[in-house]
Amino acid sequence: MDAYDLITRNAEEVVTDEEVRELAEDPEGKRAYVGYEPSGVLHLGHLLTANKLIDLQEAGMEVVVLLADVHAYLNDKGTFEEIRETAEQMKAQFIAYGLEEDQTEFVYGSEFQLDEEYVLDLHELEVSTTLNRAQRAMAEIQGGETAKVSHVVYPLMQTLDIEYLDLDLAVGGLDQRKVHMLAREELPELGYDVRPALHTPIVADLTSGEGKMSSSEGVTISMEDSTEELEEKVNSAYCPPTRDPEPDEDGNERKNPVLELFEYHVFPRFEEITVERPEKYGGDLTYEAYESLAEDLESGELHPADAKGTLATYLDELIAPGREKLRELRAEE
Ligand code: IYR
Repeated sequence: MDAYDLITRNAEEVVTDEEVRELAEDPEGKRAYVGYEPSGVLHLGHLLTANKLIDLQEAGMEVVVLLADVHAYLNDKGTFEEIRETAEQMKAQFIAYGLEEDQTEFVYGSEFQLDEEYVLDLHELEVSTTLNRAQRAMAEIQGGETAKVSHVVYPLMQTLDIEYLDLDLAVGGLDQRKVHMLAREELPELGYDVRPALHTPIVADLTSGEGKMSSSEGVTISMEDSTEELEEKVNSAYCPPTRDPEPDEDGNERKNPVLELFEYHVFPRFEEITVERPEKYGGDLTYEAYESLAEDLESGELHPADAKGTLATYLDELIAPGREKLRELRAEE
């Protein structure tokens, strides 16, 4: 796979394609980042962007993980001490998941976001950005709630992070796109360069195939799940034998979350996938690419129950080291 294909595989969008193509011409040593509000337990949402970071490392890029403690504080996620503690646990789980410790720069937001220069730049952005504009940028991250002052400072800081961490590429889920668009508008106001952004897709809700998978509502899979819990969740997932399910009776769009998890979580991390089946049901199937598995599900060659069983096995393998790490951390407490 060439660098451009590796950098953009499974990306929902890149802004702009031209800028990312230029980056892909010489990715060696270029810097990309994802920022995460610290959370004690990683779930599939975190792992989707982590997979992208692993791709970028493979393409020769340097990877920065921002443990966004100040952002979490602005978002009312706890006391500063609590947030720092969960950030440490988060870092340990990322490493267990496969982000090489010596190839990944883990940075706390508070290491640079409280510096005078940063704070003065922040105030300058506060002057040049309308409340309305900042609020719109935040809409996807703080859905619906009555905005606090902190919620409009938040995207302005995320904008500055791109400059202060000296980045060449900002990565995030599609829910970060409005903030990244704000950053593209506002960074030049301070005389800083615009940087490209890459957004990963949002996986549909596991049980309905509608909307988005979320850790706060509905079902997600996390580093905390036991093998049995994980199997149970995957086995009760929505999995019609198609990539394009019909909308439900109310016209809500539906996706096939089982296929999405294969595409975004399993295939990027394994060379080959084996579906184990008894001889009387046709014996084992092996796949090197997502497309062929999706085709077999659609043709009926691969039964949804076998797809789910296989998905659970591979997801379990992916989260097992992080689950073990969490157990160790909790035993120390
Ligand atoms: N807004 C992110 C957290 C975050 C991301 C980046 I990229 C930053 O520079 C700072 C914070 C979230 O929703 O988790």
